[in-house]
Order: sequence, then structure tokens, then C-alpha cells
Amino acid sequence: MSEPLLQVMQDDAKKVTLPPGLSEADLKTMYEGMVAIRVYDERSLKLQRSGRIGFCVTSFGEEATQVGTVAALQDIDWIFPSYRQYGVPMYRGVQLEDMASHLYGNKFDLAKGRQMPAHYTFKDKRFVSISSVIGTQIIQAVGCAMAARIKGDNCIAATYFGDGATSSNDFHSGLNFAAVYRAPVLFFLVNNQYAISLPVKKQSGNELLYKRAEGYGVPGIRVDGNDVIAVYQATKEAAERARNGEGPTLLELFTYRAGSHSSSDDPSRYRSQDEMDSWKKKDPIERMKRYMQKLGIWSEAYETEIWESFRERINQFTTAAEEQPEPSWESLFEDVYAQMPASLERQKDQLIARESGLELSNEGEFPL
Ligand SMILES: Cc1ncc(C[n+]2csc(CCOP(=O)(O)OP(=O)(O)O)c2C)c(N)n1
Repeated sequence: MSEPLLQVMQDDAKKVTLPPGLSEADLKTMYEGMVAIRVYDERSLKLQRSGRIGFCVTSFGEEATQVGTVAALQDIDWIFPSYRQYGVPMYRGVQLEDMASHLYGNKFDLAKGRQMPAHYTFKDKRFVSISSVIGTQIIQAVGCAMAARIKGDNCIAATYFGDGATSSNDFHSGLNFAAVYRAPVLFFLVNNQYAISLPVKKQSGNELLYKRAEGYGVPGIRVDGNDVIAVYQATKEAAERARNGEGPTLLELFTYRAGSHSSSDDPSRYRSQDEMDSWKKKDPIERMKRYMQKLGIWSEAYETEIWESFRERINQFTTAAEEQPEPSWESLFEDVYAQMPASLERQKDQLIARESGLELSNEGEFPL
């Protein structure tokens, strides 16, 4: 089976030049964005393994799919992610204390402790709350893009989902609607080759998932998802088309989930060590480092400084988040009604009274 794959970084290239439209500083920013995700993942996994947080999701090996895409988007563009793209708001400059507070579900958690850890939401970064339900974000992104087109806004929408999500109804209806309405939306199909333990070949009759785009009349492209520059260039082009009213694109970012599905998974039960080792050679951070070395914009001192400073900052924020109290009981009642109904007011008063050790009559009230 011939497998087209857009690549910029050829590992055997002796000499490389700066890619068009990108400066040395841009490449460094992208490299640093990927390192930040890696360090965050290492830290959150350690916190989970030592029982300090209950759960985490990591994206080892998939850093380029996040950084290459977001670097080519504008800050006004809406992001509808799966649970594996928290690196996107990190790149947009989200506060690390907000991320750490969410991992602990403390009183500063923007999700107010109501989500599983690793289900971030960052309204000011146009990063829509992560949902674990596979595929739902796809049609939400299409709706958002259709609305932007109708209103004449300049923003586009981008949605990320895995190979497993291509079997969801929402994938099919999302692509169809987007094509018919020429919605300015980018579909980032992050093909990390597994849906938990299920490999792509058991998921689809055609492993070249980008080809599904053709059936909907949408341009489809298969990109090396471990090549941050190729991901950037493909995204830039597709985003420009979407912004110019030329409709959606499906970008299959071919990569490998180098870690476990989540902190509750053990991949050694369903894939070989040889397979996992073979992907280490394609690590997107190492590849970018080699590319930068060839360009002469990398040094040992730079590398040490970047990794150490991220480790220090991320440790500092997670340690601080651990010390914060839980969200208050009262916050349970917020955000559902603009005007709280009397029945709920009474339940709130009862709960507060009970938590403060006061006795209240239950007469005529709903039991708590
Ligand atoms: C509608 C729905 N069905 C099943 C699940 C259980 N589930 C959670 S993650 C997952 C695998 C998803 O794989 P993929 O879309 O490839 O994304 P990846 O985890 O590889 O990033 C499944 C089946 C779910 N969360 N939602």
C-alpha cells in the first residue's frame, strides 16, 4: 500500500535551510512548546503514580500535532479538542497555575472541581471544554464554523480527534455538514494508531484514513505528525483556504501514542516493546532538535536551560496547587440557573447549615 506522507524534516538530509515563512525564533518557540508539553506530562504522570492526583492523560510522542497546528492558527480561532490537546492552550499562553489547579480540582480550578482531571477548559483562549465522549467536539466545531461564516467573522474553527473517533457518527455528519455549508473548519485527525488497545487496522477497512475526506468532497491530506514543520505548513495552507471561504480540510496527522492511553492503561498488554522502541527514533522533539542542530541554532546550554526552567516552573505550580483548598460547597449551586429557583435556594441553605453544624428543620423541604 503506497502511503503519501507530507514531510519537511528528512532525517538523512546533510544540510537544511530555514523553512519558508519561519524564522529561527519561530523554530525555537515551537521546540520550546513541545518541551513544555513533555515536561508537563512527565510531572503529571509522576503525581498520579504517587497518588497525589487521581488521573491524568499524557500525549507523549504527539507534541508536534499540537504545536505545529496551533502555531499556524490565529488566537481568534476556536479550538474543539479531544482530551489529548491541552498542549494547544499551553502554547497560547495559558497560566500554568490554572492547569495545575485543574489537575487537583482545587478552589481555583476553572472547571470548579466538576470534571475529571485533564478535562481542561479555557474560555479566554477559545479552548472549548474537553469532553471524554468520543467525537462530540467534531459537530460542535462545524456548528461554530458555520456560525462564523454566517456572521461574517474572520475566525475559523479547528477540531482534534483520534483515529478511533473516525468510527463515530459525529465524524461522518460533521464532515458532511462542513462540506455542504463550506464551513471554515479544520479537522485534525490525530492518527496515533490506537484507540486504547484497538489498532487502526481493526477499526477501519482502509487504514489510510485521510481518504475518507474524498467521499465528502473535502480536501484530505496525510501529514507526518512527528514533523512539526510539516504539520505547521499543512495547517497554514488549510487555514488560509478556510479563511478565504474555500471550506474545510481533513488533515490526518500520522503519529504514534508513545505512552499509555491514560494513567489507567498498560500498553504492554497489547503491543510489543519492539514496536514501541521503533517509534522512539521518530520522537518529534528529538527530530526538531536534530533539525535545529543542522541549522546551527541549537546548543547544549540552550537545551539545558529550556528543560530545566520548564521543570522548575511546572514543579513550582503543581506544588502550589496541591496546597490550595477544595472548591466550596456553595459553588455546587452555581452556573446552572441565571436566577436560582426558591427550591434550590432552600437546599443550598440547608447544605450550608449542615456543613456549619447547625440544626435545621426539614419540614416541607426536599431531602438533600
Ligand atoms: C462515545 C464513546 N464511546 C466510547 C468511549 C470510550 N473510549 C474512551 S477513549 C476511547 C478511544 C478513543 O481513541 P481515539 O479516538 O483514537 O483517540 P486517542 O485516545 O487515541 O487519542 C474510547 C473508545 C467514549 N469515551 N465515548
